[in-house]
Amino acid sequence: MGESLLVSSRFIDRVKVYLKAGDGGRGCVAFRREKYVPFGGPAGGDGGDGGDIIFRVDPGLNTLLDFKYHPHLKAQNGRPGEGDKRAGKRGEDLIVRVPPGTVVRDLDTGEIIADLVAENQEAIIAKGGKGGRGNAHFATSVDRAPRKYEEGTPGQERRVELELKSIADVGLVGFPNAGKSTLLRAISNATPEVAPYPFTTLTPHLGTVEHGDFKFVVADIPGLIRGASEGKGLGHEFLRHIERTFILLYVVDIHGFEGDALGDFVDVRNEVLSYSESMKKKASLVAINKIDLAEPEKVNEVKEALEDISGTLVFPISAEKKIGLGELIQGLARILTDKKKDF
Ligand SMILES: Nc1nc2c(ncn2[C@@H]2O[C@H](COP(=O)(O)OP(=O)(O)OP(=O)(O)O)[C@@H](O)[C@H]2O)c(=O)[nH]1
Ligand SMILES: [Mg+2]
Repeated sequence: MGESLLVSSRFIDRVKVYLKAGDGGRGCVAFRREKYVPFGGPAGGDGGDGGDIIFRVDPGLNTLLDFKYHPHLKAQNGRPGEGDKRAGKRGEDLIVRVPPGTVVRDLDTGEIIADLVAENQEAIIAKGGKGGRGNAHFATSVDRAPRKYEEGTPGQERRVELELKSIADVGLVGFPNAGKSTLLRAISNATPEVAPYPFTTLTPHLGTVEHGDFKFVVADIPGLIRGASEGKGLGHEFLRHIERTFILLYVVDIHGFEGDALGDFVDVRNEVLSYSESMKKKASLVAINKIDLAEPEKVNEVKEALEDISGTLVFPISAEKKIGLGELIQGLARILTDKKKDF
């Protein structure tokens, strides 16, 4: 993924977190106890290693709020070594769940330690200490009963800053074949596949749109069908990806998926809004696409009807012939700049 997951640098959520990985356990000084042998050979086991602090992406999360309340995280120490050359138990790792789009930066060096985006992606953020060696390691020909041992090394202590970056600013939603991917290609640097049949796009694509010195990220997801919010088709899996966008851009084919552009819009909007509460709070715009294939009267008629139903701005465009794209980009940029002021 890496490169393809361009993220916008705005609309962020930041939190400072203090980490302490587990210390290594100390090595043990012990001797074998055998009858008639006051000092058997050295038998002190090694200390266990300290636990690591590991961050793991959980797509079910979408905020860093938990860390505001629990800014101190600690992994378990390793146990000391024991007699009979028994090693101490390793400290347990602390697995910390973070939302996709979490960037982890070392506060002291400024270095980015991890950029966590993909489901179940993991990174060790603070490394546990090593267990010390027990005296069993230190016998020599001159010292058969050494009392020497090592302390464990301390677990890494680290101050980090977590930053949650929006995966995208704008999410494209619409029926299959409406021209979402064509639109993303036309306005951004992304090159998703385009084809004259439904379900061409199978995974989300992100593209950066440049509008003067203002940049924003648009996500193209697979087409939605009726019942998507209950898990039908591919849609449900991907609605998740637009939960964190600021704007929903409905893309409607002027001739409709099956001849009814207005019905398409209503159905897609129902699917999106019944997916989750957060969808209801988003700004939305509508693009009527493929106007190069319709008479101007028809375009006007559909535009007015969609304005009535949607209560928002409607932009007639042709993604393929690049008509009306400047106005659309401006409309998106205007909403995003307004949003930015609220942060
Ligand atoms: N004439 C015309 N054709 C278009 C326009 N936009 C897209 N198309 C065509 O419509 C078909 C579908 O376009 P896509 O961009 O793949 O549609 P999509 O919405 O991404 O489809 P899914 O990925 O299946 O959901 C392709 O054959 C495009 O060439 C347009 O503005 N005018
Ligand atoms: Mg597509």
